[in-house]
Amino acid sequence: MDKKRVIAVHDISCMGRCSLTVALPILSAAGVETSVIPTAVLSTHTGGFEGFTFRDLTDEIEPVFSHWKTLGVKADSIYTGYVGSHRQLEILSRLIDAFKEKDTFVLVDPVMGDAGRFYTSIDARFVEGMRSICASADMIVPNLTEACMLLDLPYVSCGYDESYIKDMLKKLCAMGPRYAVLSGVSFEKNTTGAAAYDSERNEYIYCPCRVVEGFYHGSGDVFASALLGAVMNGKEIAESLDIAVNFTLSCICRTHDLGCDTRYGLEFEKELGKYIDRLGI
Ligand code: PXL
Repeated sequence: MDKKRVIAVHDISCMGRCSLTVALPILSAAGVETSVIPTAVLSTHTGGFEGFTFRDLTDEIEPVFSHWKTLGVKADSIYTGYVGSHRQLEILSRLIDAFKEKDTFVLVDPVMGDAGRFYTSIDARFVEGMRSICASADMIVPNLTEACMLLDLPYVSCGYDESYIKDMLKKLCAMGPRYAVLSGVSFEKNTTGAAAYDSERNEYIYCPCRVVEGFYHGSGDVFASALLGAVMNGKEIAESLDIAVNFTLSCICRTHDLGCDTRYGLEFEKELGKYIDRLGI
């Protein structure tokens, strides 16, 4: 039986598709049972709406997963995203220790910022804590901004070359994970993409796609969730990357072509059919 279960630990931004409201539908579409632990409830995400509410759920996390432990629950994957506080990082570390077995795939999306800047409520001390969570991951999926934060490098938005990216990926893997996947990597004007490194096989992969004008909220969450869905379906990393990049691109294109307010997230729903077809399920 190849049924898979993921424990997804992210916030719920009630409006503005990102984090759990993206991870849950995409992983479900990938045929994966998704057990969720909300880290916080916000009226919207923190990127672009004034006056959002924020209810911290730190005190709920450990009771929830401790209950699951008493039920003998096993997880094929643990997937963490936006973390609402420094204390939550320590609790996440305990959650990973509690559920990680030999074949449990731990995916950490170190959500901290974009375009060279921290998201609201993230600071330098938080980065330190995020490094230790990344150390217990099998795969991490930072964007370029987050990778620079993790590696304590100045943010470079363009003008770098492939050896700079390969070096960065290797340093990210040296923090602990077998795989590092960097999104938003652009070596030429109209192309962007994701670059990955498998430290066990010493293998570098770059999956390019065209640039669509604009800034698209939640695209990192769509990408990471689609990537995990592919990995959970037994796809190799190169194919998983290709599936996730092209799914994200098609969601971005749809959002762009409809002229949507991009703060509300990607129009991913009507692209799920193609995603399922690519997974062959
Ligand atoms: O998409 C990343 C994300 C997740 N959760 C919250 C956010 C953001 C990015 O702004 O604010 C609450």
